[in-house]
Amino acid sequence: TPPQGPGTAVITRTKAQTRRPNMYRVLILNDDYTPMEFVVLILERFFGKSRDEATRIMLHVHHHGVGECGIYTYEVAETKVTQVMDFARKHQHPLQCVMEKK
Ligand code: TYC
Repeated sequence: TPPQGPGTAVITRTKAQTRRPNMYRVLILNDDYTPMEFVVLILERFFGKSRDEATRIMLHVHHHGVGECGIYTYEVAETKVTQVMDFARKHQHPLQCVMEKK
């Protein structure tokens, strides 16, 4: 602020709000037992993937050990992980889903 006196004015400029939320990557891990079709179903149901994209991601995980399902804010990512882990457990598959800060 400039020194104030007769004939001076303070000009206030609000800073633009440029804060972005921390983002988290949701990953699925390969294992030897979860059926391929079940992984494709999860990617369609919980991550909004098309059948083709879900199949592509599943095969990537099958061959490379890990793959990305999507990138979300903390609470959304946490919800996805819980939904996948609950669904896999319910069907007695050992599929693992985790999140990591980007
Ligand atoms: N490797 C599993 C199989 O051969 C398929 C699979 C793919 C499992 C991706 C988990 O995240 C996974 N049946």
